[in-house]
Amino acid sequence: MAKYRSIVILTGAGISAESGVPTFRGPDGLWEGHRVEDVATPEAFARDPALVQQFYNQRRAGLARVAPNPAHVALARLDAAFDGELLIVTQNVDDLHERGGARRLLHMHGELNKAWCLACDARSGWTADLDDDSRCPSCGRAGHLRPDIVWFGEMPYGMETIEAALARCDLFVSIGTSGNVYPAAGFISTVRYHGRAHSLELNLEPSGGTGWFREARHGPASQLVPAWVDEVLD
Ligand code: BV8
Repeated sequence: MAKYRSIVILTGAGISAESGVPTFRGPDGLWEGHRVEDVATPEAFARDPALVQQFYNQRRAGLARVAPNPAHVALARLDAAFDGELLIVTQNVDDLHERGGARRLLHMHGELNKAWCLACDARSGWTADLDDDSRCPSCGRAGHLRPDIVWFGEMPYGMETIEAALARCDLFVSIGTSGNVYPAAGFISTVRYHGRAHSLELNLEPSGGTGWFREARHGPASQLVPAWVDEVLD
């Protein structure tokens, strides 16, 4: 592998699949369990807050039953050893990258383990269930906390940081994402627009955008990602 100075990695649900976290479009996909319009939009939350809170309470509680897999651990090894610029942008709302040891990490779609107070706008760590009685750790008011998750129709977090990193990088790697949801699915186009970076897709099967990548390897992340990290660090 050529020497790289600046790497951006995008991860999706596929990197957590082997940890037992359901993906969105697989046979056991979460969206299968619920229509996305029913649970992952501000309108759904306004219409039926209890259903939406329950959907996220179930997933937040599920984090205690899963653990990072070799793909998460390999990215943390890269993070610790790579002396160039690195940004891991994850679409995932689970905490497996952090628990695997990653540090240079950005959750563009928010996190299950955070709550957002609509009364005082504070974001707080939150690992318990959220409901109408939940009290904001900052302002103390109850009944104003929502999951700190970016829903459809809402602006993802960190877009300026991400766009700047995509413009500077000389390697863009997409891991475990189907390339269905924007703006994340458009990152490869941004990288190609700047015309400098090598691009690599590591996915179980070809994604919707696989043709945009200069290189693609298909198989389970727990095998592909550690092997790729070895190549970069050698
Ligand atoms: C915005 C948090 C504007 C919630 C999520 C029409 C056309 C284009 C775009 C749109 C459109 N209509 C609407 C839009 C915009 C919309 C969008 O893209 N919709 C899609 C459905 C068409 N996007 C938005 O609304 C975004 N916001 O546009 O804001 C704006 C502008 C100004 C001001 C304000 C607002 C916000 C989108 C964020 C939504 N929130 N997550 C939650 O988690 O509950 S999205 C959620 O779904 C995930 O975060 C992720 O992004 C996406 C799921 O995708 P993947 O991660 O790729 O998962 P998936 O299951 O699809 O695929 C898994 C892959 O892994 C597969 O390829 C599989 O092969 C692979 N795999 C499986 N196992 C393994 C594996 N790979 C390796 N190893 C394995 N073992």
